[in-house]
Amino acid sequence: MNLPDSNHLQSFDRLGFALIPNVIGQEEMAQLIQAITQTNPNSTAIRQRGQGTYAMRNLLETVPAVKTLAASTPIRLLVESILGPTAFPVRGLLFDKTPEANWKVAWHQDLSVAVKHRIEVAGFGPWSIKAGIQHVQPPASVLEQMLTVRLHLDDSHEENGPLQVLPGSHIHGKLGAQEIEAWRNQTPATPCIIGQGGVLLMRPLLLHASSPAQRPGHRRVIHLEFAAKSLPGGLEWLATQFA
Ligand SMILES: O=C(O)CCC(=O)C(=O)O
Repeated sequence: MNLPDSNHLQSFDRLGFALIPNVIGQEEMAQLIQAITQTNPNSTAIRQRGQGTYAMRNLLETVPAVKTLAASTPIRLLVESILGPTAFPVRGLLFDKTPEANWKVAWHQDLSVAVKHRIEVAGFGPWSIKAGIQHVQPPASVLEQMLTVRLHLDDSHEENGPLQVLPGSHIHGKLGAQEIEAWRNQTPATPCIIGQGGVLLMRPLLLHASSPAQRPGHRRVIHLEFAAKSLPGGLEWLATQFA
């Protein structure tokens, strides 16, 4: 793995994302895929469309191998290079595209975080419940200090609906519909093309989207979010413990 150096970090700050190839080796990848595949499909954390599982929530809680991954040396090195040594994982998701679940997602920022309990705190809201877990939209200042690590369980290429990003769109706070439209018109989208075992680092406020795959097959991504600071007013991140 090529660890991000100061040039990488400067471009990460400016662009809001970085692609790091070959972070996790083949053997560990095979074990992770097995752990994901064996996860009980009756779990409420899993979303299905027809016969296809296309998303799993609460991955840090439901798949021990994912919790171990979040604490593994290669992931810690990447996370600490951006958030520092106090960083901890706060949410884990899986996204997949299959012939049965060949979905798309419109341009958006990731605005919600998972918390243990609902406590009204100024600047936090609206609230929602996803797979039984309390979620809330924190102020942009909280999201700006978070990092998303997306580990690719399959090669991500032009034809399997890769994530696309609008570079530089992460430093303007939460964007309204018109601002998102303006970004789309001004800024060419960058597809995040990377091989199995590679990582996309991104800020949650970076505008991102993806299209259905042209050649549907698995396109699995483990999506881990990290923070480095506690929340105000008694609010608690859902997951704050290392594996
Ligand atoms: O994996 C994708 O294509 C989209 C994921 C997504 O919507 C997200 O990360 O918020």
